Amino acid sequence: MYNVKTVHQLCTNFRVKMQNINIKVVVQMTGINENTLRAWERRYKVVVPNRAQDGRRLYSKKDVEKISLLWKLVQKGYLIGTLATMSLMKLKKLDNDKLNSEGHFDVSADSAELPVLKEQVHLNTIIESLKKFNLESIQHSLQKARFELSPQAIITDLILPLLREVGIRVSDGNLSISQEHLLSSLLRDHLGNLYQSLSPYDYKKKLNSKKVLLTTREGDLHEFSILLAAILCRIHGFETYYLGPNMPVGDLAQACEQFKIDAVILGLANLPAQQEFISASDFIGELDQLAPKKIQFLCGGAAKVSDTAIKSGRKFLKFATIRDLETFLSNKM
Ligand code: B12
Repeated sequence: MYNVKTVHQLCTNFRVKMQNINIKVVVQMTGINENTLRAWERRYKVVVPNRAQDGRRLYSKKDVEKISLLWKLVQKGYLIGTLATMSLMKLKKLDNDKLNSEGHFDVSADSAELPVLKEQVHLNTIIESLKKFNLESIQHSLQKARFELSPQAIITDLILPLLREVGIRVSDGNLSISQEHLLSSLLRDHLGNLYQSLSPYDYKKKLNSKKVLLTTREGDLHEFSILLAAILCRIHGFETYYLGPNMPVGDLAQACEQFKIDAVILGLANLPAQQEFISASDFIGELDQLAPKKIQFLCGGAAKVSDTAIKSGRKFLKFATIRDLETFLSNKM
């Protein structure tokens, strides 16, 4: 594998232009294998190469630099799921860090300056422990993370990459369904505790009058998105009504009225049709008919919602990421 600093030199050596480098050359320059690179692009969009007229991928020098760094860091023990969203600068910083004698990143030396390493260590430990069904070690890591990291960092830098990584490993057959369920159940408890510990009364000064209810549609058991969103709502001083997942639409509309809710946050996972109790569009459409008109709908998740689902003209926003929702919440909606 080549040093990133030498990418410029390599372009010269390989007699390629700094733009429009083809995939075979990228493979030679960085040492990555072609299938892995394609998978990373598909799953994580680590780079989005230009395309030649015949559809061939054409990489820029910057792409090659990023790929080279990612490949190097993955070989050092980092998980691609965590690295994928990092800037080039952050990747370079990580590249300069050292492994300790046990092959783990040394977080003690420079912990204040390198908080990102802590999340990485916890993430690696949790995945490794899950492989061995070592529940105690997972619990320990989660508890330690709670002391070391802010709730926001726990969400964005530990839990989200962890769930992504677990999902990929389950679909690749590297983790079993029982391991996925096991981890889900532990995470559910930890995040539930974290949510409860953020009592709105601790945030009295920040508390604004907006009331937010969180749930998923009937039949959808994916609750992490709304649990994470509920934690963020509390951090930003909203009064939260966390109903958990799997809500029938009629009862949800009733709860909105009863608690005088200002906004509903809905997680809309993309379920296979045969597993769906009701489609996301139908659910939103029915809720639109039943819920008081002043209530905003704030949604996220991979399920498609038809543009015509909302007929009342109410405010309906769909967020691509939890982080986007947080930005919205931090502006007090
Ligand atoms: C944990 C999990 C489960 C757990 C849920 C436990 C629980 N208490 O929540 C269990 C084991 C129960 C489960 C069951 C199933 N699951 Co599942 N599950 C997952 C997993 C690993 C994580 C999902 C998650 O919570 N992520 C956390 C959220 C926040 O992150 P995210 O999904 O990446 O969402 C991003 C954006 O979409 C957005 N976002 C998403 N939701 C929201 C909501 C809001 C409000 C906002 C603002 C943003 C937002 O923000 C995130 C980025 O910041 C994913 C795999 C994966 N890689 O995602 C599969 C996955 C979601 N499951 C899947 C499937 C198919 C199922 C099952 C049908 C499996 C089966 N054959 O039985 C069942 C369905 C059960 C049901 N009826 O709901 C598929 C969905 C496939 C698809 N069409 O996209 C996935 C993607 C796995 C896969 N690759 O096949 N699952």
